[in-house]
Amino acid sequence: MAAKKKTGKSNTSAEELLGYYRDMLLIRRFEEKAGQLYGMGLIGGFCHLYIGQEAVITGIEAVTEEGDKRITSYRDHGHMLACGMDPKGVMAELTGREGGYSKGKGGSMHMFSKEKHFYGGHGIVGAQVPLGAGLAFADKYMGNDRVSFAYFGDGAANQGQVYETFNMASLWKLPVIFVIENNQYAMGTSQQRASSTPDLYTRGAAFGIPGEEVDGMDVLAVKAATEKAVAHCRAGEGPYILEMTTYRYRGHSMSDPAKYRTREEVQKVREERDAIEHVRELILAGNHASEDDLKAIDKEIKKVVNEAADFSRESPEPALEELWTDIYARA
Ligand SMILES: Cc1ncc(C[n+]2csc(CCOP(=O)(O)OP(=O)(O)O)c2C)c(N)n1
Ligand SMILES: [Mg+2]
Repeated sequence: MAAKKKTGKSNTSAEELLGYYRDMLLIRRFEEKAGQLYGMGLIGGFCHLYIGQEAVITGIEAVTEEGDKRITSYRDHGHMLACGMDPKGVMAELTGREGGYSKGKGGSMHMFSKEKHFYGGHGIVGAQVPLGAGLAFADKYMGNDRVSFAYFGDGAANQGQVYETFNMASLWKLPVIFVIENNQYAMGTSQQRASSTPDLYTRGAAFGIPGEEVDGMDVLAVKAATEKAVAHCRAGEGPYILEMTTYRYRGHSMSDPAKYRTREEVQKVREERDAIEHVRELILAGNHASEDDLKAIDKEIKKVVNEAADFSRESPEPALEELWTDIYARA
């Protein structure tokens, strides 16, 4: 990872910086609450938290426009919140309740929103990559200038289907941005142990797909790189790869023995590279807000998250008859 960021003044407006602060904090507090509910036995199955990686989705969503599409893996709650899905509906899906996005039948890894163009939530590693190219194919076929974002991890980046997708996407000049969220680990396997070449952003070279490595802990760097990639796609130039260098603070899922890295390693990133702390420092250094203003935002976000948690506990479990619905799509 790059060296410690220097905090200085930024030309970014107060409004924009405060927006990023708010958006990233919502994801973090939501995920912390989800972790608590899991610990209380209110969330079953698997639950993969996004804590640490917030700048990636926040910087990208700052660039997207209405109609752009997104699809990701099982580490998906941050992506849903960032594209505007309702925290109540997301949390209630985690607790398996009727008020959830999949009526409580999908859980953490299987949520969708047609309205927000969020296409899941996929538990099979890498499955969302060809599907993401398919979304882009549909837009190209319809002749609009929408862009699709297909997110996947450093582990998924070594899968065969990713390269078959790269080939077709480049051949057909599909407007898809492949976002590799390189959080350094695939479950307990570090990237150094699993990848023959560490520079994942170069993996499209054989197919003529340009790529760029981005500091995924810096929301402003993420936004700038995304603007470039989006312009490339909307101009009809075909796919683009963004490798976001990032880090997850929590375990792979809620059941992770965490024997593959030291506490000190995690602590060091938290202290030196934290994305939310970085924006907070930029806000304070630029006199865009006071400590008290930031505390007020914190309070506001906690309220939203607590309301989502209350809703997720009060919403009833789905009725038994729901077992027989949503199995086949209506023609
Ligand atoms: C096809 C397939 N193989 C293996 C698994 C088990 N598995 C779940 S997540 C994961 C690691 C993926 O790591 P990465 O792509 O880096 O994403 P991250 O979890 O770090 O976000 C594995 C091996 C799976 N779900 N699907
Ligand atoms: Mg990973």
